Amino acid sequence: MSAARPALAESFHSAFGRECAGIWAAPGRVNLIGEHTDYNGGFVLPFALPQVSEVAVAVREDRMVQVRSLLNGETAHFSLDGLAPGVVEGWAAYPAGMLWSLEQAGHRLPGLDLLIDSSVPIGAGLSSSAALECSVALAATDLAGVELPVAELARLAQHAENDFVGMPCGIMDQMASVAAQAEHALLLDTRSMGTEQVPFTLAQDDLALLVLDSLAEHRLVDGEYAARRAQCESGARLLGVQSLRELNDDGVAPADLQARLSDEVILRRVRHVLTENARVLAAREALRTGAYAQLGEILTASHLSQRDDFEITVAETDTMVEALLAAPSSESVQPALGARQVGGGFGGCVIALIHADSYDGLLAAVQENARARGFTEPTGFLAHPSAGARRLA
Ligand code: GAF
Repeated sequence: MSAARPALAESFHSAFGRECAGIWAAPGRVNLIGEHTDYNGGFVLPFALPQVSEVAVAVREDRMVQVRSLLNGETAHFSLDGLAPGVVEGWAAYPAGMLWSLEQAGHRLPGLDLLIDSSVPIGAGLSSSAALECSVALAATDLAGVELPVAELARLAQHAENDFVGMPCGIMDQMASVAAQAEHALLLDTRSMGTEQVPFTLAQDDLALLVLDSLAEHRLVDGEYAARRAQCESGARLLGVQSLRELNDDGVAPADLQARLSDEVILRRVRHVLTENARVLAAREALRTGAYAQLGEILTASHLSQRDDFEITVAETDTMVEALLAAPSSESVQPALGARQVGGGFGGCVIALIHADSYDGLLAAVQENARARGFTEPTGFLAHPSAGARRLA
């Protein structure tokens, strides 16, 4: 047991005056590549972080739920009867929405006392909300004796976020949280929900995956996310396809789009999705064959497509990518092989494929560059592909 778990069990005892029945965890994720493809029937390639949302839980005799967060010290109370969108708001909407979604799907749950903690950075594009939903989903189903396939658990977590919280996300984050495996990235076809575990072990090649949090304040994130989704749906309608993924199946070339879409903005949005889907498959191939220089180029191409076609990057993340790629080579530092902004966009984190021994030098270069431009200094860590959601105790 890690030091955190007995501590969470003890905190549960202090908060609720009794023992918890168990502790469950679900990770945040880094998306190696495949941005804004998941709600277009496309491909994504995320992996799970070691950082997790943890929840200690005990069953109650009634249908009440008390959920306490160690992150802000707040407790929310509600009844499973009469739970509906709008009844619980703020951070507690995520656990409440998850329980609502399970009950909506016909799984009757007991009342619960829950104590939540999380090491997933919040608002950094590392999927702290899916981690919270999935840890609660796993705990509630375990305690109710309900067995669900991981894809169904992920679908119900997405339903909670779409229809209870009101965020029109795709399925990537929830699937990464429940289905990821250590030392692997998860190739997910979001149309068929087929998965493939792709070995992802950079260390044996002296490489590493650096995650840098820009700490840039998110701007209009939810509204802009929904707007991008609506533009993709308009593009699909104009092109007469069910989802933009069909363009990849039909072998449509990016250059062919010009003649078929007169709206310049829609054209660029569609082009991003089309080329990003192709990049995900190329990235999988590069991982399989150990073609890391090529993988780096694919990551950088994804950033440029997000910047120029999908328009979801910000000055802070653009300048971080530039600094990573342009860092002057020295004995202790080599420039990154590739870099890109990750997640929904408008700030959050940048990832970079780097030579492992360049970590300190690249972090310093990015921080100095940010300082020079008057931006907040990014923080960084090396990401190790880790296990998906599980019971800890
Ligand atoms: C957010 C969403 F939640 C995901 O579903 C996905 O669309 C991602 O943004 C962009 O790739 O994390």
